[in-house]
Formats: sequence, C-alpha cells, structure tokens
Amino acid sequence: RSIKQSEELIPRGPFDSTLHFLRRPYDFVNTVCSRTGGNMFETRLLLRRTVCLRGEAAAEMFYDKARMSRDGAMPEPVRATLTGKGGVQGLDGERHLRRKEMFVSLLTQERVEALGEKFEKMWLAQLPAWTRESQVIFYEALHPILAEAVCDWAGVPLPAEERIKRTRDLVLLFDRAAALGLGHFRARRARSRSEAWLARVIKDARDRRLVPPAESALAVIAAHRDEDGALLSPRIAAVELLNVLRPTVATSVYITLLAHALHSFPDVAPTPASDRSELGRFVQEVRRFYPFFPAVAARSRKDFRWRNVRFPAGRRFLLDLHATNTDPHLWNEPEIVNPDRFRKEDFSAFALIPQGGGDVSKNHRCPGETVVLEVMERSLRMLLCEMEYRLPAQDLRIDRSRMPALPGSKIILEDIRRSE
Ligand code: MYR
Repeated sequence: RSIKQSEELIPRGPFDSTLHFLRRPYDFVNTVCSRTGGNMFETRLLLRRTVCLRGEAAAEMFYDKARMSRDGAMPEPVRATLTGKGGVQGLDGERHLRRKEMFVSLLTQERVEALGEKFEKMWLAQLPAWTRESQVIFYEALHPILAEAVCDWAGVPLPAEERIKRTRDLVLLFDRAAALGLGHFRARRARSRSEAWLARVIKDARDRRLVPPAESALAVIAAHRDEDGALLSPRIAAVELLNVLRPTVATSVYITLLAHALHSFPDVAPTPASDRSELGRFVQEVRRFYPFFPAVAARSRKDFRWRNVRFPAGRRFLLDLHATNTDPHLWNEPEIVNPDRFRKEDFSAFALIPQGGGDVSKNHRCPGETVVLEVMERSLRMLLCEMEYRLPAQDLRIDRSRMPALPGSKIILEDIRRSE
C-alpha cells in the first residue's frame, strides 16, 4: 500500500536510494531533504519502501514503541555482521525490556569506571612500545587495548595465542559491516567465528568449567532468563556477549576522532589544565559533530497518522542520527565545533542522539553511552597529560563515504613520549 500523502508533506525521494546511501551514508538524507524540503521523504533501500527522517520531533515519533517495532527492521547485511540476529536490538515489548534491563544492570557507574580503569592501565602498559615505533596508526593501535580491557572486564578469557585473531574479528564486525564486496563477507565470517567462540565460553560458564566473577557480563548473560523463564540459547547468549565486546572496541572510532578534533580545533580544545567538566563538554561536542553511526531502522507496527500524514503498518523507517545531531533547527551553527554549547544542560533525550534517543532503560537507546563517555574522557586525559606526540603530514580528511567515517590516515602519531 502506498502512503496516503500530501505531496508537500512527504515528498517521494528517488525510486531506490541504496547506492546513494552507500556512497554518502551521512549526507544522503540531508541532501534529499534539502532538495524536497521538510524533514522526511519516502524512498526504497535494498528495494524496500523506507521513510527517511531527521530532526528532534521525528526522533521522538520514531522512538514511540506503540507505533514502531524493531523486529527485522535493520537491513539483513547489518544484522548478519554488526548486530547479529536474536539480540536486544531486534526485540520488542516485554522481551526487549527484560533483555535491556540485563544490559543496564551490567553498566552501573562503578562497573563503567572499572572498565575505564582497565582501559587506561592497558594504554599505559602499551606506551613504552609506542615510543619505540617510528609511527603508530592510532586507530589500529587502540584495538588490542580495548579488546583486552573489555574481555578482561567481561570475564571472557583471551589466551595470548588467540588475542590477535579475536581482536581482528571484533574489529571486522563494526569496521567492515557496511563495506562492499569482500570486506562485507569477511565481516560475516567474523560473526560466525565470534559467535562460535563465545557460545563455547557461555557453555563453559554454565558447566562451571569457567567461573567468571559474579558481576561480570559473562556471568550475568550466561545466567539470564527471558520472560518465559528459559536461559538464552548459547548462540543468542553469544550475540549478547558480542553486544558488550564489539561496541567497546568500536569506541576506537570515537577516540580516533577525538585525536582528530584536538589537532584540528586547537582554539576550542581543552588543555592539560582543563577540569573534568571542560573535558566532558569537548567529548560531547565530538560526539555531536562527527559522523559515526549513520542511521537506525524500525518498522511501523500499525497504521498511524503523524504530522497529517497517514503511514501504513509494515513500512520501514530510517532515522538519520547524524542529521539530527547537526540539524540547524536544533543547534546553533551546527557546522562549528563549539563545546561551550554543552554548558546548557537541558537538551531533550531526542536532541543529541549519536547512539540513539529516548530513555535508555525503556527504549532502544544504546546502553553503552556511559562507557563511551568514560573511555573518551580518559582518552582525552591520556592524550593531553600522559603522552607527547606529533602528527606528521597525513590525510586528515574525514572519509564520509566510509562507515564508520574516519580520517583517511586513521591518525598517524610520531615521536611518542611519555610525559615527564
Ligand atoms: C556497534 O558496534 O554497535 C557500534 C559501532 C557501529 C559502527 C557502525 C558502522 C556501520 C553501520 C551500518 C548501519 C547502517 C544503517 C542502515
């Protein structure tokens, strides 16, 4: 069924936008919106009718659980690599709430700080090796640090002989999920291997061959029961454990962008003398300004009207996160890096949404936002206070055709020294 629409309210975009989206994932919705006017339009992605949205009001509508379902909403290539199938991102209703509660319970302030401490310790342990290298590719150098820190924190054993391959697979899941061709198939294979690995770890924990600390992600996920009282199957438990490990390693993207911002915007960047709140504002501005997770998807569960438009049940919706974070109706001079905008504290839960919007425990907002803030703030302190380094001439342009977007060089550091 087609949307009964007023052409002005919901213009049609191109017939199928898959290629346009893949070429310019962070700019595609803005480009079409500026051509058609307004904040939404309909097109097809992978041939499926999709309503594309941007802005705070659209985000609020998108996160209305009475209207939207997540079941099977993300395109299959994303579910087969990045998120996996059967995990929290694709659940609705009671089952979602209960699964989400499990993630939120893992991420108390104390536990988030414990993860931050492990990360910082591993970084400091790695520094002497960096000082001996002529160059370090920062993005790549962060991966083993984050992988080891989060596996240790989660109670997942990472034997020395497996470190390189497990880390490589965790990176493929987010770094190559949206790649074309071979890169994407490598991400699919990485998912099969990672799920098989962690399903074995879950079984070992259930059979007491492995005894992880009670508060660890492994112990909690292995013992979790869905609302029907059943334990998760080892494969689904592995998907959920990967939902802890993978995004933590993916914070390497934000940390790389943080280093990019420190170098590119020195006039507004914090200094070694900055206090925590100044560091916090810079971190928030980096999350607002740079593209990272392009868009989230949902499916309408019933016919409904919004803004005088009637939407049919079963339509896919795509909310552009980056376009919302840079929406000029919401942000003053959004194209300018200005951490001071975060001196104001009363942003709605649908304004700054790099990791989704709404209430984290009741809705599909990412539960790992506090981990990202903790790890980014510690990274900023490390870069400012614990080490000295130089950025040689390199390609610092952000490649916006890549998902996730990164500077061309992935940030090359030279002459690394431990600060006196
Ligand atoms: C995570 O691991 O969950 C966070 C890191 C995500 C990186 C995302 C890059 C690819 C996403 C493709 C999404 C396409 C949406 C239609």
